[in-house]
Amino acid sequence: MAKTLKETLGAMIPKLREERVKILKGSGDVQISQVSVTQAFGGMRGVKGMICDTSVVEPDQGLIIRGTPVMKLKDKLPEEIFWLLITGNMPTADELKGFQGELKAAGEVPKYIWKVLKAMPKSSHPMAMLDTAILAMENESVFRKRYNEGMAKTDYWEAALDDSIKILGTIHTIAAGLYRIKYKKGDLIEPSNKLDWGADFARMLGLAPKKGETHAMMRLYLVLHSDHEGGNVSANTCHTVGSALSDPYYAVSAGLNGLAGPLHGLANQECLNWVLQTMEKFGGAPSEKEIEDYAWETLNSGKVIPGYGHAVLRVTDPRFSAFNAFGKKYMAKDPVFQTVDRVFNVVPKVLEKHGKAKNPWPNVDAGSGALLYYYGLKEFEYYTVLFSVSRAMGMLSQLVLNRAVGTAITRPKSVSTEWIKGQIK
Ligand code: CMX
Repeated sequence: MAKTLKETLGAMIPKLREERVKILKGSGDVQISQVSVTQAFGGMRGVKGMICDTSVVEPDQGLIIRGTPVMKLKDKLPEEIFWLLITGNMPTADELKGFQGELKAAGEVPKYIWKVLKAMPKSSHPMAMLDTAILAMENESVFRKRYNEGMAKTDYWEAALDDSIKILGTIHTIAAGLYRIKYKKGDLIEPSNKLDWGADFARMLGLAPKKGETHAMMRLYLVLHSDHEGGNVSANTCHTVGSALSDPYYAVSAGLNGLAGPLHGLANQECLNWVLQTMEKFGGAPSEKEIEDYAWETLNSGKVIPGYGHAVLRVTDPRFSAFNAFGKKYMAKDPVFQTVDRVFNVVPKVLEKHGKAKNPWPNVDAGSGALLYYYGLKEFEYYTVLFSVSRAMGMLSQLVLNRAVGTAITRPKSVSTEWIKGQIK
C-alpha cells in the first residue's frame, strides 16, 4: 500500500532533525551574512537569516523547487507540487491518488464560514473575505486543540499537517464560493469527487471547461504561484506568526494579509488594470509607441509599473514565460493578451532608461491576468485570491517543516537610528 503524506514525512523527519543538530553543533558559529546600514533601513534585502528548504529563487534563474526549475514542473498537478515541496520528492501515482483522496476527505467547509462571508459588507475586498474565512476556520484547528491537551513538541508537525490538509482541502472551495457570493454568480457549486484540485477549483468558480483549457490554465496557475522561498512578505509573515506556535490558520491568514499588499500579491490586480487602462486610453490594443508613452506617463506621475521589477530576480521571471507560452498557444489573437505581450517588448527598455528599478524584467504578475480575463474571470480585484490558494501550499509546507525540526521563535534584533549614528561615528 502507498504511504500517506504523514507516513512519508514521519519517516523523513528523524534524519532532518539529526542533520540540523549536527550542523548547529559542529558549525553553529560560521558566519553566513553581514548586515549593512542600507540593508537595515532597506527591508533587510539580501540578509541571510532564515532557513527554507522548499524552494530557492536564484536571481538569474527564478524559482527552483527542491532542485528542479519551475519550468520543468509546469505540467504537473498542484497536489504533486505540494508533495514535492514538503518531502523533496514527487509522489508515485498511488501516493498522489491517496493524497488527493485525503484532500477530498477534508473538503467540507464548515457552514459558519458561508454565514461569515455572506455577512461581510458588499464592498469587502475578496482578499479580506478569504483571510477572514481562513481565520474564522481556526475554530477547527487540531494544532490548537492538541497543544492545549499537552501535545509533545515532537508531534507539533503532525497536528500542523492535519490543519494544513484541512486548509488545502477547503481553500479552493472557499475561494470559489466567495467569488460567487461577492459577484452574484448564483448558487455555490459543490466540490466534485472526480476532478483534481485545480480543475475542480475552475469548475466551482463556474468557468466553462472550454475543451479542458480552463482546467489546464488553473493547474498551471496553481503550480506557478505555489512557493517563492522563505523571505518574501507572505512566507516570512507566515513563518514568524507560526514560530510563536500560533496554529496554521492564524499563520496562513497572516501571510495572506501580506499577500494582499500592492507591492506583493495584489500587483496582479494592478497589472491587468494598467493593461486595460492603456487599451481604454488608446481605444483597443495599443501600439508599442503608445505603450511607451503611457509607461512614461505612469513613471513621471511617481507610480510603479505593476508586474515589473523584483526584489530578488534579475531576469524575466520564468513563471511569466510559462504564462506567455500558454497564451501564445491558446489565445494569440486576443487583444488583451496581445497588449501584455507588447508591454513586455516595451517596458523593460523604458525601465532601463528610467534607471531606478534594479530589475526591469516582468515578474509573474505581468502575465497571468490576461489568461484569467480571457477565460471569463474579469473581476481583477479577485486575482490575488487565486494567488493565495496556490501560495497556501508554499506557506503550509514551510510551516510543517519548521514545526518538524523545532525552528525557534523569530526574534531579530532591532536597533535605533541613534544607535546607527553611533556606529557610523
Ligand atoms: N516601476 C517603477 N519603479 C520601480 C519598479 C517598477 N516596476 N520596480 C522598482 N522600481 C523602483 C522602486 O520603487 C525603487 O524606487 P525608490 O528608490 O524611489 O524607492 C527603485 O526602483 C529600486 O527598487 P528595486 O530595488 O529595484 O526593487 P525593490 O526590491 O525595492 O522592490 C518590487 C521590488 C517588486 C516591490 C518593485 O519592483 C515594484 O514595486 N514592482 C511593481 C509591483 C510588482 O510588480 N509587484 C509584484 C512582485 C511580485 C510579488 O512579490 O508578488
